[in-house]
Amino acid sequence: MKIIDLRSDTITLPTEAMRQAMYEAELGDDVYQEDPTVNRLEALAAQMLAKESALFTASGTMSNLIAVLTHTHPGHELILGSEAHIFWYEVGGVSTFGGVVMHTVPNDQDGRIDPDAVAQAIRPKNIHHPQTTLLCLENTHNRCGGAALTPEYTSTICQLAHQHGLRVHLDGARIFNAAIAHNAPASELAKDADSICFCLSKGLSAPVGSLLCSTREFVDKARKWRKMMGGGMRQAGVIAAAGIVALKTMVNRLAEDHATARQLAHGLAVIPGITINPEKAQTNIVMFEAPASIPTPEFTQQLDERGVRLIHRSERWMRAVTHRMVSTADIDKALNHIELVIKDLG
Ligand code: TLP
Repeated sequence: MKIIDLRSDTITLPTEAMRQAMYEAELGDDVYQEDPTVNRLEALAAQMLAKESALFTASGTMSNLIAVLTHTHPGHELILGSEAHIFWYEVGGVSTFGGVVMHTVPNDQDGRIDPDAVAQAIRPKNIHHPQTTLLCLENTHNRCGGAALTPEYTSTICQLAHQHGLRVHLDGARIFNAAIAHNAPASELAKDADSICFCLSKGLSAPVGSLLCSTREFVDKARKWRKMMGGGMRQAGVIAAAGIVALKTMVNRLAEDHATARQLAHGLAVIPGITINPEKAQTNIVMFEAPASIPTPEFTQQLDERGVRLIHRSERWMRAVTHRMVSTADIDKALNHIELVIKDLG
């Protein structure tokens, strides 16, 4: 039985071209910045995001943590959306390692935070308050169903932050999905952020890694934080080689994942008992509400037994993510199984 794994795009395996590039990669010691393949990947990432420099890290979580530590000092406060990945899924690392307070303001369904709410959240100078120094954005927005922030919104909110003396970090784990959704270069979506990170190991299908991009000065400081975290990876060119293939050949095909996500969302919309607004499936993440009568853990377990994997985010909300390893035929099969499970359990 073929497993149709819609839990995440992180499950994608490297392509043959990536494996070949990994085998042939020219290597050196990256702590001395002597790995030519890592150097090429970092230069390519910086060029694609139109930033001066980039740093190769082990994961999106590590990039976000390094970015926050580089932008702040212990006792500072950062503002971020109430649904932000940094807030929900990164083990509170910025507070544990950086001593930084997380101040959430509500995200709307489209992954945005209201500029007025951000302005309100910035602490006035007062001996009792932590100092607000950073705003973190997320594009595409994971918990907001893969919503893609527009270049206009990003510019407006970054300008506001800058006017108040804040810096802006953009968690762009899936920034190329946002770029495809808006038919804009990723650099346009990142241009007003002081730093941006993106992941190679999601829809782009590389096995490992993330890139943190910013000014040369910022990246030099970030490199030191990476070393402190044990993230100096020596002959990392073995994995960077796959990342180069990902950036050169896998970006445009993300549009196929958006098409399968739309197919899934529209298919779910006609299954009795499911609540979804299919128009919200903007990129490769589909969020939907299970029937009230079926607890989501049971729903996912029954689907799992039928070879369809997805995750439940709460008692009602389910998430499915499309990627290179699920075809349009797989989506049809998954929809069929979902309908049957609802009939069985409903
Ligand atoms: N997200 C994962 C899980 O952690 C939930 C997923 O399956 O979607 N920022 C965003 C917006 C992310 O979605 C993720 C991963 C990360 C950062 C962290 O990346 P990694 O997994 O490389 O540490």
